[in-house]
Amino acid sequence: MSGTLDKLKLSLSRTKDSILGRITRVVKRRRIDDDLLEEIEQILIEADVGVKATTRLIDRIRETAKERNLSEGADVVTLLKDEIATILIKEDGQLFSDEDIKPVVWIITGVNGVGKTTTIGKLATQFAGEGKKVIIGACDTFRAAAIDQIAIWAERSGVDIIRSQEGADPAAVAFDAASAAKAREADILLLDTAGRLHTKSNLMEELKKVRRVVQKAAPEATIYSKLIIDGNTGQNALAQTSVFMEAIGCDGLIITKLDGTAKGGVVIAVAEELGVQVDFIGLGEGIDDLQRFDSREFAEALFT
Ligand SMILES: Nc1nc2c(ncn2[C@@H]2O[C@H](COP(=O)(O)OP(=O)(O)OP(=O)(O)O)[C@@H](O)[C@H]2O)c(=O)[nH]1
Ligand SMILES: [Mg+2]
Repeated sequence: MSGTLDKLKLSLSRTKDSILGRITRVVKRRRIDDDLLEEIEQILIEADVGVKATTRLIDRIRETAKERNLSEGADVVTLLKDEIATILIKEDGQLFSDEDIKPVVWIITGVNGVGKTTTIGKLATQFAGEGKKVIIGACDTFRAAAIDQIAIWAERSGVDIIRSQEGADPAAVAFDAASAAKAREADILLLDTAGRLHTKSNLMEELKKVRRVVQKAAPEATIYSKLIIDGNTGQNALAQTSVFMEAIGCDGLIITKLDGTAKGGVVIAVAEELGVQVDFIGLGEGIDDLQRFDSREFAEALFT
């Protein structure tokens, strides 16, 4: 077994217990009937699998049990695994496309404290390790000490940083960073932005401005908006994604803090309800605790 799968299994063990663990215990010595299906439904909802995916799972279990004449509660577990895999396993999206024009810019967004800055540190390390020339733009000029925090990550990952003073216009920093990335022929520019509530429209406008000035400074550059969501947020993550998508688009999600949480079922909800690819998952606070999302491995880690 690969080390990454081992680590994923360990990180997801509480989520696994909150879904299959609980269900396995509930179905013991039971028959498949409406009462049992209702209890399973409740467990799935509590595990943040989401209403839509839960309804689909319960409907499919009911239909398949009938078709195949299954009556033992324990059969439900097998059916559930198959159906969750069907929802979860997709052709995983690409991070970069052949049509990308450098510097590729990732605007990293998300609500407060989800792990944007930490994730940028991890991404910078991975990309630099692949031989890419990475630049970080410190566009969170709002939160006290945010610039120092991202500067430490830049140093750790050995990449350049473009920064200004606390209180400066984040769009001005984005402009300088994009100009520098272009002039220095960087492969990728990672822009750290301030945490913002998706319900605050002026803050969402500010993000649009960041995007516009990047386009101005580096007109050819390919720009991606990447949204960070916290794996502990549950169903609110879906609402956050919709709002950010509408404001500046969302070309990919990074779901953080899946280590230790029992709420990793949100990844199933995301797969069922949002047409957005998951690029990475965060599995800890360390520099190496970021994995490319692999839907097959994720399903395997949940089930075995
Ligand atoms: N366990 C765990 N902690 C994480 C992960 N990613 C980030 N964190 C922690 O979450 C906290 C917030 O991380 P930040 O990177 O500062 O989050 P942010 O989104 O930049 O926060 P703001 O800029 O204030 O909005 C820190 O304590 C991180 O160490 C993860 O994948 N797992
Ligand atoms: Mg931050």
